[in-house]
Amino acid sequence: DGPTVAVVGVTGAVGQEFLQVLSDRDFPYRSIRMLASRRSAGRHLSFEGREYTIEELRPESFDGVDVALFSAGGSVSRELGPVAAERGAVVVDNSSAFRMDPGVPLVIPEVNPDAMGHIRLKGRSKGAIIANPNCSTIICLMAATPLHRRAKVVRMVVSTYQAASGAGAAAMEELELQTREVLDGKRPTCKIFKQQYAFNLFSHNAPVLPNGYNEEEMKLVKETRKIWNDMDVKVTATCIRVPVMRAHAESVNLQFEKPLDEETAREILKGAPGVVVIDDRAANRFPTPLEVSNKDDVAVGRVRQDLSQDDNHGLDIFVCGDQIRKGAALNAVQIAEMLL
Ligand code: 2RA
Repeated sequence: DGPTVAVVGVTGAVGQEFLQVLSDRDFPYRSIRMLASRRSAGRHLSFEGREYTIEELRPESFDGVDVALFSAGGSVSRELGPVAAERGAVVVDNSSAFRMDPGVPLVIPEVNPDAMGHIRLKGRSKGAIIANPNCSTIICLMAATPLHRRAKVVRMVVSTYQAASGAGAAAMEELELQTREVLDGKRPTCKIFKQQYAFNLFSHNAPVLPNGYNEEEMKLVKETRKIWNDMDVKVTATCIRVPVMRAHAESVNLQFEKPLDEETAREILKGAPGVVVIDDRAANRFPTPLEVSNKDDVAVGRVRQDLSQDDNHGLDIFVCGDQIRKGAALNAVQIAEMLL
């Protein structure tokens, strides 16, 4: 008698990962509705030994739904997220549509579970919307928060090296295609990013704002403040798209209110949920995107005292995490588990 789950955007990279994670974690669903655009409606897919027909996403799709996992873009979430909630579903939205709404919890279960408040499935009188943070925010804060809780971060500087998957399955396909074309001496096909991606890197493709930051960077700034419930913490970020398939890497510099030495920091991180420490200086072995791909945990290494700060008030760390999994689908399913 588990929940009825709707997967919105089921044919996308994150939609497919929703299913994978629901299965991996034996999520106790009673039934699943596979929802996508008209273009995909009618297609069949099998999941956990059952055959499903993908249905076209409509308001009625949410009648009787308990949990609706959305990853079909911001416009679909803006249009149908509230409709699903009005029809009684608890929406876990992977888009940026509602993340900064004051009334919408923005949740990383290992980081700020209390933000969920009392939203639960059982006995609920109405639906709700819960927002999944942006992938680069989730990956960064999985490592930075345990340290923040101990020594209070006053300033965080993040440089991200973001994978193709963040731009969707088509971007992953184009990266592979371009790599082959370049190696074959052919002109690379540039449909997604309008510039060569293979053997290259570039400032994140999100729109650039009047302050010179792009939207991806401002998400890190704003979401960190909301998740930490700290409007004073100073955050700046530079987000770069790199030719890596599905895991983000992030260099994070932290300045603390109280001193925090690197050994203590390493111990804190070793005990942090959802984090593994890969920090072998002798072997020069540190986190890599390939090593964290398709895995749940975020890996952290290069933990070192920031030598530009006095008295151990600063640390530099390097974090890698799977963008589709912990950066999106896993985090959303973990939120859904908290509703049970
Ligand atoms: C990106 N964070 O990596 C975005 C995806 N939501 O482009």
